[in-house]
Amino acid sequence: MKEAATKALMCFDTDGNGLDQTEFTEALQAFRFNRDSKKMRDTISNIFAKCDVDGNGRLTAKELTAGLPTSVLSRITKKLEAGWAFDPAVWATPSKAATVMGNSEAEALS
Ligand SMILES: [Ca+2]
Repeated sequence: MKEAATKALMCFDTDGNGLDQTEFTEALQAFRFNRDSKKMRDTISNIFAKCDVDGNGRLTAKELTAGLPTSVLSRITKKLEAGWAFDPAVWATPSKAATVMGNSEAEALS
């Protein structure tokens, strides 16, 4: 089930270069980890730092698989077993997509 949980988290890597901390936070929010408290944000930061073993600010599937705490894994696994599925319409981030797509699109149109 580790692979399934990792795969679900990697769905949030919307720009395809590894999960950065914003995407990681969004991913965990989708699994209802965030109660919008400072403590929870600190926890997410700590997990991120722990997983990011090469310290490049992005998590690969491999880093996630190796570094995710069991408590997080089991929570995600339970959600997946209950039918949670990644829905781009809900979880995609238009603002980020616009940042990534903006320049090339503008060039294509001009
Ligand atoms: Ca990394």
